[in-house]
Amino acid sequence: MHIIKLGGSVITAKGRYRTFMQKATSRIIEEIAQIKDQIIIVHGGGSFGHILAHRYGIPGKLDSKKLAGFSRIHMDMLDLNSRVCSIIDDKIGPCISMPAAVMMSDFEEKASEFTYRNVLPVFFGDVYIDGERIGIISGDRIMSRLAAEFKPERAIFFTDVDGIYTSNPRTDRNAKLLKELEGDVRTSINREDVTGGMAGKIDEMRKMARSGTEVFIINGRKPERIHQIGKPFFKGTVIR
Ligand code: IP8
Repeated sequence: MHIIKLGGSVITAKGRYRTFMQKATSRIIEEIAQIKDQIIIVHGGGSFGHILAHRYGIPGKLDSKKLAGFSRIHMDMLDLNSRVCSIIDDKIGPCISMPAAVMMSDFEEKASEFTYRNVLPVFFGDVYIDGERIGIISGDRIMSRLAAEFKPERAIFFTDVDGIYTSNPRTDRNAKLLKELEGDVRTSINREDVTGGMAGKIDEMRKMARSGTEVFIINGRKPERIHQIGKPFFKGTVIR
């Protein structure tokens, strides 16, 4: 099995509220369509999730303002998910939207009911209610839970850069792309979004690698690189 995450920074314009990148998303899904293996797809929130989450102070303690935010963010995420699903349906085949908000405790089990029938589950980072708190489960955390359950051969993350760097490549010209990340290599990491930015991402990826899944980070604007995996000229980062 392959589990694949489409980063919110690739499928949306991250700074512009609810702006979907239709072409970029289609290009990635066309490459994924060539994989002859069982697949689960997860996508991030980008400007459909993070902008309102900041505005409403989510995650945080449940109150009436946050409940209003919860509802709006979930609707925006459903909208983004339905746009992604319609491309998947067109280019790959039957798929099903998997909102974590309504099945936090057993979404792994629900996913297997669909993969069994060759229906591709499509998860997304989502808001949820937990007692007196409103939380956010990131697409990365969903990837990590799915990996623990399904033990996929590969987990692939499409992001808006070539892979993991020694520091932030947007602000540091000396940032170097790490071809491989093993053990506890430290990178200078940023926490720019509500689910932990790069730091949160690397934590979840390491968990997956520890349990035997090979993890790859690939530039979503060059999605054809997915077919270079395992070749010496592969451009991206591998976490083992
Ligand atoms: O973009 C967060 O998912 P992520 C989704 O994978 C929301 O971190 C609702 C902000």
